[in-house]
Amino acid sequence: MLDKILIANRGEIALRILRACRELGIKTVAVHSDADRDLKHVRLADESVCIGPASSMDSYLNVPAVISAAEVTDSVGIHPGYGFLSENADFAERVMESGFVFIGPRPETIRMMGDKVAAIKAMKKAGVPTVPGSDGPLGTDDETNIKLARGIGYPIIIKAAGGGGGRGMRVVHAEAALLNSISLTKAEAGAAFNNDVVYMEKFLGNPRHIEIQVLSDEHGNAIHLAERDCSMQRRHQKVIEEAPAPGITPEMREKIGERCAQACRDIGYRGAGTFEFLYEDGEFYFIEMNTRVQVEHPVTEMITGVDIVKEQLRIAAGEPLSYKQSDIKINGHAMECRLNAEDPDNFMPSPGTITSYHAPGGPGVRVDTHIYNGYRVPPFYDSMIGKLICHGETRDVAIARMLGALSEVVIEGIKTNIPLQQRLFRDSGFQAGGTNIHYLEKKLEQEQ
Ligand code: MV4
Repeated sequence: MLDKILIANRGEIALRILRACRELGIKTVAVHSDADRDLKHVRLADESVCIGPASSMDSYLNVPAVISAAEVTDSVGIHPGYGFLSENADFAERVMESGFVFIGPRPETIRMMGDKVAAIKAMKKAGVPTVPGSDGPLGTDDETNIKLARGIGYPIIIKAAGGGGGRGMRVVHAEAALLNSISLTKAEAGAAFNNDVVYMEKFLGNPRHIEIQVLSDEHGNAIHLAERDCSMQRRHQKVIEEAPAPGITPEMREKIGERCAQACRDIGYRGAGTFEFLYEDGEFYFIEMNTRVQVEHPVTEMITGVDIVKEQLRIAAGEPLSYKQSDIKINGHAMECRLNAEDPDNFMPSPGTITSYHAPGGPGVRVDTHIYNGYRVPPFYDSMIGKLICHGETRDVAIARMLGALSEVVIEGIKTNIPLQQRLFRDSGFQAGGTNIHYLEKKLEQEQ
């Protein structure tokens, strides 16, 4: 096993990685910005290094600073967590060239998945169902593009190859707007991603966002850990995630899950990964792949019993997966509720000192957070301060436990989205299950 790893992240995920290392007997190095000296995982780590000022650009995104910290501490590997440098292929390459283990896929894989056109092409070739579309970059010939869109049928969506996560896309409802929309999306993509390649897909009007978790080792083994439903979102920020997804049968799960696992074997994928799908009228359509551990990984852990971060570390150490597909059984249902330091009425960030914190508890309740009494939420980073994860033998039990946990938790001194989360877990549409990606934004509009 790896002797010592550097955790190139902050907040709850840094603490989550530290706990996995502790279980595996791996020593830990925390790196932090000037604003993050008091983070919980910094206190718990075997060593810590300040890598720069508060601004992420100068600290958590500062590649030479992170690599130097690994060098001075004799770290063996680097875990990037999520966000920051986690899906930066150049970083992964620099980590390897400097002689460290990157805890994630090979740089070429990260680069391929960062290019959405290349990712879709590879996955389609591997037998993963994709959205009907251009199957490649759009060229400059107007007539060809008009014919392509007619063939797909309106509405269509133009997406930037360098985009993803909701950035760089434009819906086109009729031919009259097509050519202008292509030009605009191309220009914006060139400016935003330094890559003006765009592609076309059929626009799905009311899909759900369902994603498949995979694990793949360096010995040709790949398994799937079922799916998560992440449809409850606002402005591409997930608010609630759950596993399994309501209405997905064991047969559907086995079919799509095995397609994803086989795609991992085909491309020699290494590590944990997430296949993102749109799901509409009983069909899955691949849109993107994430090559990092995700915020919502705990719901999968709760229903499968697999520790995804420990598996990431084992895979990075060159060990085979601890599980075969037949070992994976779904047990009950899990919900994750993101807790954000924000005004529940207008979603504005609400940094400041937490004057009082009491964690919820009880059967099936998991709390992934770095906050404590007196912790100061800095204004420089993402507003997520933790996650409540509730498991139960059924979806209804998981929801009941979440409502209990939300009523128990006390966070004073800052505003949080707890009131919004309580409204959502009490919402009859959400309780029924299977709501689509537009549900939350529509509900918030109606509440206005
Ligand atoms: C789509 C789509 C409808 N049709 N693609 C947004 C984020 C990026 N990952 C892909 N996205 C979408 N792609 C086709 N062909 C609708 C979305 C979309 C969305 C997807 C997942 C979760 C939330 C979303 C919110 C708005 C739009």
